[in-house]
Amino acid sequence: MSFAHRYTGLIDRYRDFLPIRDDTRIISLGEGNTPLIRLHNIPTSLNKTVDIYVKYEGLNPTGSFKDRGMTMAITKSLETGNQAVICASTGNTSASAAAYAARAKMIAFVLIPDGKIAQGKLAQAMMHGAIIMQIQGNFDDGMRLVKEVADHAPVEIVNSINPFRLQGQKTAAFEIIEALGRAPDYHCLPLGNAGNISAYWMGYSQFYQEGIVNKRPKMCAYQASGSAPFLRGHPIDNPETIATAIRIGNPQSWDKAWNAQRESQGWFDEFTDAEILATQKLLAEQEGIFCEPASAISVAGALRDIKSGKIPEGSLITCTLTGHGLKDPDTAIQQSTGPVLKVKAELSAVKTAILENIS
Ligand code: AN7
Repeated sequence: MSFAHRYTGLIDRYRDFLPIRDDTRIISLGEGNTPLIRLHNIPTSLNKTVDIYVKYEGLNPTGSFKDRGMTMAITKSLETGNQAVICASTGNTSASAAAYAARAKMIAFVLIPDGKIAQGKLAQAMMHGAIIMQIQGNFDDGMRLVKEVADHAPVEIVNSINPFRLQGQKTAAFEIIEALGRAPDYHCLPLGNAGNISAYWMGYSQFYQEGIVNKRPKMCAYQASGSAPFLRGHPIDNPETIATAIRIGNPQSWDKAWNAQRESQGWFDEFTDAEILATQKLLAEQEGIFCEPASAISVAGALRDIKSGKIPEGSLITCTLTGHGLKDPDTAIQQSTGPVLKVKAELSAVKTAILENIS
């Protein structure tokens, strides 16, 4: 009997639920199968009986949830015979596209807003050999250009308007249902270009329609106040936020996201940059979980809505932590107040420093 078991990525795992042929060559880096971690210290301090789990998508191969969609998009693009893909990105999509294109020996063109993407993401796109165009504009400008140029050049778009992206991303909902043995009552996540909320709703709905679960969660999605078109009710021109991943004013999956909110009877809300950073730090300090700023907004939302009673006691809540904290070391270091002590390289100095910091 063989005890060997190698996880080979989400397309293999969820083949029956994905538009994939048996003989398709799969481009995978082992994405998916990310941990669903139960929060301990934060709920205890809330004094409310709630179960909060975080889906730690930062543990995907390139450090964000984008890999779920990208394994599908690149697999299907290669199958069609394409040589090159293109995306606009606030950073994570470009990192993921670059990596999966490298694996498929395809060319990735990425349009990123000049100076407005986190260093880790830029490093990834560069290392994987993407052809990087830093545009003097924001994500929305890049997205418009990508859609225009795809009509004039032999490149396939791998942004989430590519339908295979959402197919891959819906598997996160499958994994959550399998981990819990049920659907959560509330699912909280960040809202940017709105692909992910649409994908989760697809995934939850598919398992619901298959009769695997008998309910679906309310979808609760949160935006940064300076980049909150869903809260304003219309696209906005100059989105701003320190959470550069969700610095998006003209979301592409606008209708799908509203549909998920309406059908699930969930809601949208917004947070200031200061609140986002405070929650990022809270997760790191209280739970040992380091996510990027945009990701923390899901937990900020859950906590506020639990405190207000909008999410009632007894609820089971899942939050997607969309990207790893290491993506954006600059923001992390800038907001850290923690002590970095300057200590002489001597036993007595190190001992003194320890004793002064143990209460
Ligand atoms: C960490 O990489 O749009 O609402 O170009 O990187 O599905 O757009 C990133 C989005 C949340 C928002 N959290 O998800 C891109 C890009 C992180 C992200 C979102 C993004 P969507």
